[in-house]
Amino acid sequence: MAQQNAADIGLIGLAVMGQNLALNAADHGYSVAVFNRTTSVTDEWIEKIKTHEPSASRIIPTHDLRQLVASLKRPRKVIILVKAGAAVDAVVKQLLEAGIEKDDIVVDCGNSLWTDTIRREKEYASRCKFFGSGVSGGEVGARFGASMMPGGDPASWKHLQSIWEAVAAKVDVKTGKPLEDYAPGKPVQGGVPCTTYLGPDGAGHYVKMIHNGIEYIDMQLICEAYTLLGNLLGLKADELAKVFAHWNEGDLDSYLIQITADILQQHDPKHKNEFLVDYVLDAAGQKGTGKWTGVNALDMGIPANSIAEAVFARCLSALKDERVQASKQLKGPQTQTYSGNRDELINAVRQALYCSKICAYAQGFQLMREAQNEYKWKLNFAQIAAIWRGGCIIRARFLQKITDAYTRDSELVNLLLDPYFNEQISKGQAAWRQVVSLAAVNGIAAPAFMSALAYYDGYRSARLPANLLQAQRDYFGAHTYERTDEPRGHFFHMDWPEAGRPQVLVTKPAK
Ligand code: 2AM
Repeated sequence: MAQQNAADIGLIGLAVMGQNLALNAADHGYSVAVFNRTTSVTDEWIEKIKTHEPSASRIIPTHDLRQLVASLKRPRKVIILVKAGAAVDAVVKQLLEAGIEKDDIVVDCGNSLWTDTIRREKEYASRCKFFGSGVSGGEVGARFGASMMPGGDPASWKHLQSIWEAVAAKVDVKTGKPLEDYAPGKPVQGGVPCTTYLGPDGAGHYVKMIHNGIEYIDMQLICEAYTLLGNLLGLKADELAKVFAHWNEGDLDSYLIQITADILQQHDPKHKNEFLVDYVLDAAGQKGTGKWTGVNALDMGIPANSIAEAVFARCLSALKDERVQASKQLKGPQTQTYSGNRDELINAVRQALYCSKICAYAQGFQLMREAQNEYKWKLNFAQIAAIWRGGCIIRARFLQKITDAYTRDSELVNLLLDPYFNEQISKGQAAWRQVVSLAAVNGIAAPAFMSALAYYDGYRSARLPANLLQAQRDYFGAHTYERTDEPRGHFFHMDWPEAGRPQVLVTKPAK
């Protein structure tokens, strides 16, 4: 039986993330009262961890929410880790019925849509402090240190901060590299925690969504490098594994490149002399956070085209049966094995990947810049990049460069304009263009490499063909145009059907 007012934290939802986060907190000395809707899940898990988890004694199982609420110290702090959407509201309402009070803090650590978090904070304000926190890092991150992205009432953050800093991943103070020497019951000591207060209401969940959008494009870029090298050089999975392992020693050093190298060298359990990756069906799934990022980019009118492209690439892959049919009817060029130097092409693809990655992150940070205006947040971009250095799926050496860029200039308009990133693209762009050309000439789909290049070339163009576009809009819809030789804000319309096509000044900005 749970003791009254004794537990430090409550945690609801014992799927894998919930179980691991509870053990993580317990490893740091917190007592955690847990609850799951299906109570057998709780009992079986408690039975399982009893024997081999050193901190199991600090996990307190409860079988109803009243019991859970009564067991907590005040102000009560309850983490919810249930399926995003209606389940979150259902659980909050049950918690309110079970005795949660006005000063108690209910933290949604799921992958919730940030606008839901904004709405929930308001909706429950008179009855509890509803708080949102993104968590990235998958099972291992939740267990041994995740990137934690909290947003909500700043006074509530004061009560959560030490817990969040404890369960967060840690990076080395000097190098920014993740400290990953951990084991059950033996969390990493010292280091900088990968968490920081991001802002009010939905800021945490928004930043988490952008993290996931970037994760989509990071993964897609790696997949395109894999397919280009595989097709143009005829490299087998184990040879590609070596390429990625080598890349992981340089600027591309990251969790995703590291796991790619590991995946590629994995033999298939059924066909011992072949590779697992060659038997994995090429139809991608998705859970929605990448899509939300794309939708948000469209809603705000921000060109995050590569992030959206990565979502569409998954959608296209999912049309497996249709593609198989189409492959029999739609012709393209025969892929030619690359006749030049193998190592030079590998290096060119590496540079194309790095340049595209810079553009993708530029888009993600541009989205956050716009969102902070829309939602009146004050996001600290140097810190956001810093808390992604460890724990989360996109953790990478590269993020230190982003922290450095925003430390040099917190008002930086676009990452591409930072001297370091500008120089990297200057160095890599000839190779990037070569790789994109090879993809086009050989009929290899490389949508992320291509859209990132189009973003770069569009962003650096003082003049785009939107002059013609505005004239077209004016022609069929009288949508007006501004002129290059008149002040901005003066809108003209040409009466296209009229003989002589007179031009009139339609509106001027108010003085
Ligand atoms: P369950 O084990 O009872 O299904 C991930 O789905 C987690 O969210 C699981 O712990 C699941 O509990 C929980 N969950 C999903 N929907 C829920 C709901 N409406 N109320 C409470 N918990 C829910």
